[in-house]
Amino acid sequence: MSTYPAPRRRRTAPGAFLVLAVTLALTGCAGSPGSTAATAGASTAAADVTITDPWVKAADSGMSAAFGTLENAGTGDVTVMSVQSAASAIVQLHETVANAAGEMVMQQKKDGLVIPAGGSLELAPGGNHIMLMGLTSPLRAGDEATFTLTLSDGSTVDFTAVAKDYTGANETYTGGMNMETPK
Ligand SMILES: [Cu+2]
Repeated sequence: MSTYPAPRRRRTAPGAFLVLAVTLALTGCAGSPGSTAATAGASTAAADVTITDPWVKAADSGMSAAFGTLENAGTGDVTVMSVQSAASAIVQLHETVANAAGEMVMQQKKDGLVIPAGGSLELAPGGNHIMLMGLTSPLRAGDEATFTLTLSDGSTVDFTAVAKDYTGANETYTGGMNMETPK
């Protein structure tokens, strides 16, 4: 009788499902500010926004403010989110409101200032303004200061304001931020 070796049934490893448990550490991809990608094909908010008669209050040091009329030719509201200028260590968007005692005080508008669609937003003494806290050098009448507005879609508008002597716009600041020692 022939004896065949008993068929050895090799057991192939079943399936070998290699489940790769890949733990993806979610690296903070919350989008870095200032790198907002422009929407392809769409015009930016900046294309619709202009400023007329920009000026800045002349001052030797400390605080000043910039004014002008912002216009929005677009069909959607545009919010000015922030302002930058080499003329001042801190630049903020301010509004002027009456406090509980009835005094006019100014405070930061942290959510920005809205320029309505097809309309305008006036920046004027006693009202909304661009606040400069910590002038980097004296602003004398006739000097120019350049500003960059950052709009809600991340686009920017540059403008140059001429310094004028002006005795108003001395509202008390009650923003709650330390403005004594701007860095
Ligand atoms: Cu102010």
